[in-house]
Amino acid sequence: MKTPVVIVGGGPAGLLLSQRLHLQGIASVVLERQARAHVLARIRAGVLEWGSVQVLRNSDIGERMDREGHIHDGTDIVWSNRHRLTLNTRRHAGRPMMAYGQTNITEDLYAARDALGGQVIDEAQNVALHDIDGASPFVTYAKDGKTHRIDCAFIAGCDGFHGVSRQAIPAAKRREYEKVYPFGWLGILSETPPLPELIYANSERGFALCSMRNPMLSRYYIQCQLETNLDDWPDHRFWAELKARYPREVAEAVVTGPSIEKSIAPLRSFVCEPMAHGRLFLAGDAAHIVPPTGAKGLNLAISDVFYLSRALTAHFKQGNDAYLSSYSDMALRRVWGAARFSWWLTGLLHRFPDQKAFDLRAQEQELSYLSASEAYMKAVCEQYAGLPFEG
Ligand code: FAS
Ligand code: PHB
Repeated sequence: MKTPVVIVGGGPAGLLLSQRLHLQGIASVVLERQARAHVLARIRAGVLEWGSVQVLRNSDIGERMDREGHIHDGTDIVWSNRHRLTLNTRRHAGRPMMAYGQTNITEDLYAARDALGGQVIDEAQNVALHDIDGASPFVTYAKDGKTHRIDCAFIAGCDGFHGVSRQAIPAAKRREYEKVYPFGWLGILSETPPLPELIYANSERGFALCSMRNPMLSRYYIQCQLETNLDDWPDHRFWAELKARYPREVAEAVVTGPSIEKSIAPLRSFVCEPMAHGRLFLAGDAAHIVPPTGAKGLNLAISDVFYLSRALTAHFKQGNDAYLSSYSDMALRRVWGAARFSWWLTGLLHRFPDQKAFDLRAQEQELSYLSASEAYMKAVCEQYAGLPFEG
């Protein structure tokens, strides 16, 4: 088989890249290790920057998002069990946010790929990248007991943190930056009405977040120990702990119910430089991981794909490789902006095992200053809303 672009990984990054190339008349093949049902069962991100909303709309997958998504101007932070501020991104950054789950986006992407006849090969095993330094790279994979080969002009590594693509860049050429946090997020989904807005909590018991998916589907998180066992967290214990981390008026507004999903996500900051090597280009979690505190993971995957689809289109349609040559540096400027912001917000809202009384008072002071300072609030909101894409 021969195709212009082989895309490794059928999560949001890979599927969106395939969709955007197809709309430009550029064929690709997506190789996904898991079955489609497995990919669609993942419960992950929930908040989109306005830039991401516009990319999804101009990728022809915005219709359901616009129908079911929840546009909101503000996201609140409560702290010391009594103070509350609003990150009003429409007021301070000129753009709202959209609550729309990654699971829905992945469903919409698969539906769009099917509608256009896109090639997504599921359950592709032992994917291996070959000759990425040359002009004729190719990818091999196993399926149905046979080994297959796809010759291509470019390979997009969209296979997430545990994929094979990043490892295909020679270790001597890779610079990896990592920070592992000493806690995780215990998250649940419940078929209950969410609070009207997202509310982060910095409480003496630890971080918490009240979020949403739709008018009858809510997403909640509490900071937990890394070695937490889900069996130790029956629903009643989760709800009691979540409520204990919010002021009374918020806790009393939370509608509880049986969880339909419960999972623990470890928190990590990771950036790989460069994001390109020869004919291989990385996008999404294959190149970087951010703690979910700033709701940046999925949004970075989307901005990487915006840059990479523009670069590949310029190559194939105008013979212009300027965007391909600048892809890694351009994508990394936005990645580092989001990685730093996510690291900073994680430090502001969580309890760390080695924190002393001074550290806690400094957290309170910073939240009070953010609440009082128009200038600081504007700086934080423009980062939470998502920095603009580069031309
Ligand atoms: P993905 O990991 O989504 O997709 C990569 C795909 O490649 C997967 O389908 C995988 O099966 C496939 N793959 C892997 N290895 C392969 C191989 N060798 N061959 C072929 N295919 C292979 N972000 C937020 O903004 N907010 C959140 O609350 C949030 N919560 C998260 C919770 C968890 C548990 C995790 C893991 C991530 C979370 N994220 C969150 C970040 C997440 O949303 C990612 O940013 C997003 O999935 C990135 O999409 P992709 O880059 O496509 O990577
Ligand atoms: C979510 O709804 O899953 C969500 C929202 C905001 C975050 C992280 C996760 O910062």
